[in-house]
Amino acid sequence: MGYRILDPDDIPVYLRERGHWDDLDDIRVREVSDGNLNRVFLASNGAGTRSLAVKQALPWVRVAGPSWPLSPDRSDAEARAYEQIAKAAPDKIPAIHGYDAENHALVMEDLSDLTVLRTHLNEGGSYGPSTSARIGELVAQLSFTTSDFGMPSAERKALIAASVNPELCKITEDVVLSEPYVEHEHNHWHPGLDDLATEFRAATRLRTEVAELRHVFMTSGQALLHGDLHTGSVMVGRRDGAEVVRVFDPEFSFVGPIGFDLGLYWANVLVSEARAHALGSEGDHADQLRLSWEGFETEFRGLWPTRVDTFFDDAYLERFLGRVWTEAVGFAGTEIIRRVIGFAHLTDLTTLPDDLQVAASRHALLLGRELVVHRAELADPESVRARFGDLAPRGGANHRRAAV
Ligand code: SR1
Ligand code: MG
Repeated sequence: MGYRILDPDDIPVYLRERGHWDDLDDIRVREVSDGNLNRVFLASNGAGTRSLAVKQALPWVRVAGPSWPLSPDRSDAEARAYEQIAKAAPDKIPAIHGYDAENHALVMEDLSDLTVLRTHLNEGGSYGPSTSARIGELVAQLSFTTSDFGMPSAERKALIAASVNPELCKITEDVVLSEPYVEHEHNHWHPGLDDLATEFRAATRLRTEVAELRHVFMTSGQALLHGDLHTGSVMVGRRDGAEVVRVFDPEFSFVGPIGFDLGLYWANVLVSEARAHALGSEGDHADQLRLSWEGFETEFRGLWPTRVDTFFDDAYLERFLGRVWTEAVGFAGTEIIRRVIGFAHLTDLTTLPDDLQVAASRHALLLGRELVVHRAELADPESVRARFGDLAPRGGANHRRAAV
């Protein structure tokens, strides 16, 4: 592979060589790798006044090891995506201090004063007042500015060419948009879901609808996406008394359908809500899909008058937003399903006690199927909300459990 795979002990010298750190006597390093693919290190000085994060792509999937090789060139896609997001929504990503293409390593702001949104929610935390609106805004800002509405035609063609990300797109085409519906070694699930897993693989309508969404994912180059916008790609917290939301890990970025980014976020907030429902602690979960859609829609509509091609008229905007909404609902369904019976499950569910895990997972799976199959009928956030309620275990799983 011919590049330097970094270990914690290498980081001080590496940071000095790259011009990010002078004093090798005053640097401590810890590894905080958490995602499925890469390694992440945090370096800080003894006084805690200076810190940096180093993220390196390995030549394989980190959680699988060398048996699942993956080109480390995905770091190029991530660096490119950060460049674009920095232009469109600089306040919503970490500061990037440098990219070392040769060693597939990014040096960036240490966000460890913040918490991963999924972790925060799993621990019973609430959403911040602006968390979901900020996510919707980010999707609008990135997607508008990299669409044919925000970018001249020739410049956009160059962006499309530069942003192809075949290996990571193929992972999504496989693990999200096909494997859960066929027999595949990646798939696994709780034995309490055997009946639904079998049913989903045999469901011809479901499969055809997923095929359509898969084809949209493969062919619809609307705008540059984050590409993996789940709640594990969002950090939240407070700085100087103000709410802070930061999105990271855009290595799956490519030019694709805008609804995919929204749908991934929605799937993950809905699964988090299914967990909260099972535990009998819904809090503010129910508002999040609506708040992110409203954040997206308001921002996109606000940018519309600045479009570079006015042949796209206001009536077309309505049609376009309708399409983004419907596709987002469908993609949300596919993301929910894969997170329960496919590859890469969610701690939202897997950390629940067994009986609640089964109840919440069944709730999520049934909702996922509804979102895919009936996406065209689910016209607004309230309709999705109603389906969530219709499919919820009666009286809440936790209540049933207490009654036994
Ligand atoms: C093999 S990668 C599995 C998943 O991890 C990433 O975070 C993406 O969500 C991908 O689908
Ligand atoms: Mg990731």
